[in-house]
Amino acid sequence: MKDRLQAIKEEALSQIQEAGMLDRLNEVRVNFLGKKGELTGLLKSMKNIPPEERPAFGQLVNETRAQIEEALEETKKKLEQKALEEKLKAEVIDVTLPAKKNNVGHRHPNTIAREEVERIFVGMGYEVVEGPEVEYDLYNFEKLNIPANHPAKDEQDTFYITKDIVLRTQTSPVQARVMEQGKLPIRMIAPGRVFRSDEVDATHSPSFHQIEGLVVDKNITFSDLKGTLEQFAKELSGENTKTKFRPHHFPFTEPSAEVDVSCFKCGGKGCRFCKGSGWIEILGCGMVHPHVLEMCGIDPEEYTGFAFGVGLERIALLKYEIDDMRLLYENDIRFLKQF
Ligand code: 2U9
Repeated sequence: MKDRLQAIKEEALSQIQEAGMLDRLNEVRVNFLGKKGELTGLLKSMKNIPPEERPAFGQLVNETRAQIEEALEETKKKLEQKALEEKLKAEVIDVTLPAKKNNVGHRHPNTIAREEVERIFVGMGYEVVEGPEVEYDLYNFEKLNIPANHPAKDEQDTFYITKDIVLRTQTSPVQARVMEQGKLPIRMIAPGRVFRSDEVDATHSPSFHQIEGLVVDKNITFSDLKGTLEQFAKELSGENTKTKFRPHHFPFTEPSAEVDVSCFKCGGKGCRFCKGSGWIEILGCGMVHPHVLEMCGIDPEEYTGFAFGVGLERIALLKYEIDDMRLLYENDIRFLKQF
């Protein structure tokens, strides 16, 4: 029996040494130490040796088992280390290889135009304020001096949610809300999306964007309005840009004007771009109507203000010489990539 035990031990140690892989090592363990393994089989046949020799033989079997287990454990560690090294070698990263090209997105021309206008007014000390796109008739029309019978309120021009709630047709309700808060003076711009029930064509869309501005303080005059918008035009289109204020009518401002800038393509000589006139219309403006100030809780005897509005799409189309507004909404990557 002792010889048999010695033979099993030598065979086990030799197979462990030659295992080479973790799977094979496990097989060796099962073959020698498992329930049906060789060493277990030897223990079962102890009944064949005299009872007085059994304890000593039992101890010898246990020592052999311990030696085999130790060899198994040691080899397992070595094989695991080897497997890890091979894995790391296979996964090695070459940091000198050129990086994969990432497709970085582009800012939309509307976003570029909005950020440009915001940059100019923030530079003059204006605050950027946003407000709801779904508005009460009260803020969108009433407080802006647009009475119930005004054509702008026609269902053909405005999207009604209910009788009293509309999709805002201008960003002016944002200013009305700021005025109502009563913190003066006000120097703000309100960029945002607006909605009008228009058919889609090259110059119209049922949803477009505006930036409106408002200044309210003591002693604000039309000169402040003119100086501000002249400066804006110069920063937007170049230092040599001239401005022309043409009288106009808006219900919320009095007096009101539309503002043309000298054509940045031909410098005012007249070209295809400005349709030969030398001028391009870019915004509307005026002194805030005293009635509007009053309805928004500001005393028109003490305070005056000016307001203006620009269409963002108009700025984007002019800046990039795009002749069809629909291109801005089609989300064609080939178009958007150009900006
Ligand atoms: C308050 C008082 C006055 C905002 C103004 C305009 C003139 C204007 C148009 C430009 C092109 C709209 O996008 S567009 O079609 N806007 O001409 N907007 S004054 O006046 C206000 C606003 C709020 C409380």
